[in-house]
Order: sequence, then structure tokens, then C-alpha cells
Amino acid sequence: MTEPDLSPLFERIAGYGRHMLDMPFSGPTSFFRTDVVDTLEGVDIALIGVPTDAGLSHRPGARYGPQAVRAQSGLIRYINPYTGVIPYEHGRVVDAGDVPFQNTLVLDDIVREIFSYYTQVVAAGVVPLSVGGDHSITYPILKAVASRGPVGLIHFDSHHDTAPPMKGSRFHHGAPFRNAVEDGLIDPRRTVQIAIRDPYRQAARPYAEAHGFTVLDMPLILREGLDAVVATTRKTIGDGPVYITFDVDALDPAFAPGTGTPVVGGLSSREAMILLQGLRGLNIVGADVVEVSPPYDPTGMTALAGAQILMELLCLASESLAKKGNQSARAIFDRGDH
Ligand SMILES: [Mn+2]
Repeated sequence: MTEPDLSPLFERIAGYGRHMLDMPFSGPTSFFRTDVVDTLEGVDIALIGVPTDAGLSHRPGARYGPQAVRAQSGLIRYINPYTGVIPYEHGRVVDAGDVPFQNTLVLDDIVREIFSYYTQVVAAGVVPLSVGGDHSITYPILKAVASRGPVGLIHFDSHHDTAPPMKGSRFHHGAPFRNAVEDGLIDPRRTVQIAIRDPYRQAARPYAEAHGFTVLDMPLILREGLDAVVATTRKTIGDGPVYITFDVDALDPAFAPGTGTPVVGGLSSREAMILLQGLRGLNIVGADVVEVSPPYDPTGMTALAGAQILMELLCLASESLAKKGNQSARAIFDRGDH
């Protein structure tokens, strides 16, 4: 056979980002080798690191998550290996760097700083996809994203994260979705929790159930299968705006040992990919992957799983933009001004 001429393809890929074609071990370490920018002008989707673990209750280390996910994401490349989706065809995607924290020791200030940073991102009309950091980062992100009213929430986790204040703080990684309900940031009737198997269920589950969350716990997923989970989730969320938050401890520790509070009996990486790919076409206003904690995984595979989850979220967000008729970035791309 004649080998195809790959040069037009390579030229197109280079247009997604200056270092897209670099080898995974070389060049600047950005998310998926996207361009690192310090302005959000002309940007559709920003990949953002949130390196803090001040909200953790147990094992620290998630502050190293963004660095590790960036490093592993070089292996993921530009195309979704299951679906063939190329997110960069639907909008301009960049690495906006990390939230520039001034205070790294006072949790209340960290929460305020995350909120103020994401308020600017949302005001710029940019869809934020974030990498934590512990799960306490999602509350201030939601507060910025939900500035025009409560959003739906799809929450992958082993825990409900609806715990009451603990150890003197209402902000901690076990409480973001209680805080989000109390402050009117999420619509509990449009909130779905997936892969739950919570050792703290007696403290957290009553809150989730009393407020009408749809809880799809692991035993139910194993009983009813992935298609049923997708169908229930889509029906509950509908066409309205939705935020997706993925705690890497939703995965079984066999696939993601590097996390602060692992719980056995969770999803495989491929089950998580299939579930996320089942959400194509939803109206995505933002998403995150949190709780990757590199010190507990010398192989780096938790960060690789986190990077793949981020890729799935990126594909969903880019297709959501395309569905809304995003013209700006691709028009520029196709004119050759990039
Ligand atoms: Mn969590």
C-alpha cells in the first residue's frame, strides 16, 4: 500500500498548539501540550490548575495534582481514542496556568481567591476545566459558574461530599455540595451522584436524599449497568446548564491509588470513560477532576487516569460549544491567523 501523506494532518495538529507535536517527554509541560497563555482573549476553553490541598481531612498531597496531570497528559495526545473526537476542532483550548494563590495557608482566603479568579474566567465567556487540588475547590468554582442561577451537577465520587462543618470549618473536601445547596449554586433536583460507596454514609447520605439528589451508588451501577446510569443521568439533567465534577476516588484504587481517601469497589477507568462519553450533547458550563494525589502513586498512573478523565471532559465541553454554534475560534483557525 501507499503510505498516506501525513503532512497536512501534522500542519493542522500544529495549529491546535505550538507544542502539540512535541514528544511527550520534551517541551513545556502544559495540559495536553496546549499553548500556555496569560490572557483569555480569543479563548473558548481554559484548562486551569488549582494546586491546593488545604481542605483535606486525611492524607495530604493533592496540591501536586496539576503538575502530575500536566506531565502525564503528554501521552494522551490530541484525539479521543474511543470516540475519535478532536476537541481542538471545536474551539480554542489553552492552558491558563494555575490559580495564582496569594494565601496558601488560610482555607477561607483560598476559597475567596478561587472564587475571584473564576469570576474573571466566567466573565470572559470562557468555559473552565480545572484540575485540583482537593475537592474543596469545587465550591468556589461553582459559585462563579452559577452566578446567573443554580446549575445541574453530575458528581462522580466514592463519597457524597455533603458532610456538615468539621474541625472548625464549613469548607473542606467532604462538604462542597452541602455548601453548594445551601448557597443556591446547584439545583438538587438536577444533581446526580455516581459511583458512591461512602464509608461516612450515615453522616452524609441523609442530606443528599433529603434534598432530592439522584444517587447512583456502586451496587446499583453493578446491578443495572452503564446504559441505565447514562439514561437516568441524562433524564435528570435535561437540557439546562450542567457542571461535571470528577473525584478520582470514584475510580477503584486498583486504577487510581494516588488519592487522599481511597475506597475499594469503584469504577474502572474504562467504565468511567464510557459513562462520560454517554453524556455527549449536554450543556456543559464547566468541569473538574480533583483529588489526584501523586505522592501515593509512584507509577504516575493515577495522574494518567486523571488526564484521560480531563480529556473526556474536554471532548464533552468542546462538543457542547459546537452545539451552541461556537463560531469565533474555529473561524480564526480556518482563516489561518493562528
Ligand atoms: Mn470528593
